[in-house]
Amino acid sequence: MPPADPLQEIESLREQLDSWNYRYYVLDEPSVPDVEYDRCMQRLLQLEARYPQSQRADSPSQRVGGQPLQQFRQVAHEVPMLSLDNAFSAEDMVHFNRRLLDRLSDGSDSLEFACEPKLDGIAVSLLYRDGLLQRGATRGDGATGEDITHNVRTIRSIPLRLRGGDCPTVLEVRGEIYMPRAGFEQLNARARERGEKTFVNPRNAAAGSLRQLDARITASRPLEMCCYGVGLVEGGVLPDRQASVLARLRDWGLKINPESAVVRGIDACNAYFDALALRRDSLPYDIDGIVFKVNELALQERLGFVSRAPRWAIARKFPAQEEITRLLDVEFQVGRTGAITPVARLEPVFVGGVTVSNATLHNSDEIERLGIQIGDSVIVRRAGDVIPQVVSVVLEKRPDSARAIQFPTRCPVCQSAIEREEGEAVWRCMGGLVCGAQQKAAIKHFASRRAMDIEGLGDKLVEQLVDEGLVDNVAGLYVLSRPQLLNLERMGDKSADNLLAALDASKQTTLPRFIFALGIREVGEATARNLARHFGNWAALASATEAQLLQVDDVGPVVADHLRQFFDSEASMAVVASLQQAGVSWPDIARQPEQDTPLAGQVWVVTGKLEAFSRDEAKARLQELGAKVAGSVSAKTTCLVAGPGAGSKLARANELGVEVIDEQSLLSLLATHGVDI
Ligand code: I6G
Repeated sequence: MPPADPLQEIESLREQLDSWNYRYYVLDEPSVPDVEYDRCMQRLLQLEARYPQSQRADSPSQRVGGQPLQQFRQVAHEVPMLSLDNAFSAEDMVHFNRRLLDRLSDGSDSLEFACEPKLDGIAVSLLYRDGLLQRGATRGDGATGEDITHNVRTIRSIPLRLRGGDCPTVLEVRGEIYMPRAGFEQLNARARERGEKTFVNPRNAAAGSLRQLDARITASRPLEMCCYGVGLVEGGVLPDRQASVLARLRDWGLKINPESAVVRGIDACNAYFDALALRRDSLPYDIDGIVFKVNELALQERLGFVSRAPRWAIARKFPAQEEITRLLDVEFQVGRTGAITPVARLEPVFVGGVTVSNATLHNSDEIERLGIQIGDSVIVRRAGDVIPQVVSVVLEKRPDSARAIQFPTRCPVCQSAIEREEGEAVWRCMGGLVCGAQQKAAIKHFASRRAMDIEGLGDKLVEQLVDEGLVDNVAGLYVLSRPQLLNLERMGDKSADNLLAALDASKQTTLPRFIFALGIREVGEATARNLARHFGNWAALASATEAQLLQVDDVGPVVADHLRQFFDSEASMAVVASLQQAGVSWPDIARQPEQDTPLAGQVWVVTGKLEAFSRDEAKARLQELGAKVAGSVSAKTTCLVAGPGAGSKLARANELGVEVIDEQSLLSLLATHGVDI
């Protein structure tokens, strides 16, 4: 029952919303469906409008941003915001440790360090007075920054009022405002859709979002803040260790990094660094290093500062995720569905831990958006699992010899016409199976492990077979003769026999594999599995109407249209008939409504490193069994699959009492349900 007194109801709604915000943004533990949150917020807004005397600056309703400012005010930091010294190797860390021990010279041979990832964001200071957020400021030059209070107020992980009543009278909290990778990708995808400018990386996106005079823009951006320390403190005492200070900040409602840890000795610091380096790509945010701080604050005080950096802390840096290189040329690749993709050939450059010499340029719109020319110096970015991207051109370095990129007017492989569907960014070759590039890509896909699994039929051999004119579609594989194979370069008796045996073995397949192997546009493994389960046999599937196709889980109008186009194409159906004539067959499967799948209605999460297959493959197998696979652990999670290196998701599952299994148990479960990996 809501309280009868509206002012009391307002207070209780504020408390409820603050608590949900804290659990969602600080503890990373969603506890309420969005609709329920929105319903309470609407009710609060309604009541606050009706009872203006109840208005309070720290109400959770006051985060949307008000009137735009004319300019940013300057803020003098009461305690300067310093920078950190850098280390670039394990050896640098050993020197750092030696310097610390020498300076302390109190006989101890190892120190305790607080370690945490260094987020690639914008350093800011938050000033709380009597627990209320008074001011947010950028670091600026360390002595003077800009007042961004109106913007920080819109960030949900920043409490407008600290929790608990025990905080110091004045508390200045420092940390990094950043944009998580997923939010950055979404923001850029939306900008691309609208033909607007995209951001180069999450850090620029965070900086651009904070540097807004209109806080309503900031409010619409997916920003978060992670706190790493304090500046000015008056009227209160903080704990005596860095890690305990962080724990206290978290109790007060501020977000701290869940990867924070305390280790003893410099070898343990280097081990922490190595472990996080392995997981860097799978973290939900960009980091550029790890910060190590002497944990004991009394020791920090004894160590003091040198010029503009504390002696007691160091940032060990990872290899840069962005580098400058030169665009040597652009080639146009034709994919399985005829999509023409411009690929940048780059002067090789070491970035994000690997040497990069190619990067996708996506499509002709992207070339135009970047304004890129051959010969240009470009910034290449490789972060996370994402394929390398050209993010911008350094125009000042454009040489006189730079030349414009000519997008082809016909298919660069088969010279067929190219077309672009309305609303699509991609140009496609209309040559279909006549196009050598599409033939090769279709055959490679057909032979791949998760499709027909034809052992020994690698990419190079497929290219040879097509180039020699021996095969032009997948059915041609099954009529290859031994003498034809022996005529190929580098093909011996044994390899030819092995390939023929592998082709023969692949004829006994399953309906889901066969559907997937056909390479129908937008029909991935999970959709193929759903189609097979829904229709049970090929004839029913191939004769299904669009309306019937739309009843299958995961099949929307676009996929249904691609499927119908495939089944209506005489050429495609002739290939299927030839495959069947050659002996390709599969057992029909029992029709199984989606809700009868063993994991229907369950929510699974996969984290950490798996040995037998990739995380994506594990997810696809779970989806085959009907599970929904989510990206984060919440109260709704049925089970977490945790491999080595599992971090915050495992911790959260344990906190919430969610079942956790290892890879071995997952493999047993899949085997029990007859799912092959
Ligand atoms: O720029 C920084 C990033 C992260 C820091 C920092 C940090 O701790 C995790 N800590 C200090 C003490 C300073 N800058 C000065």
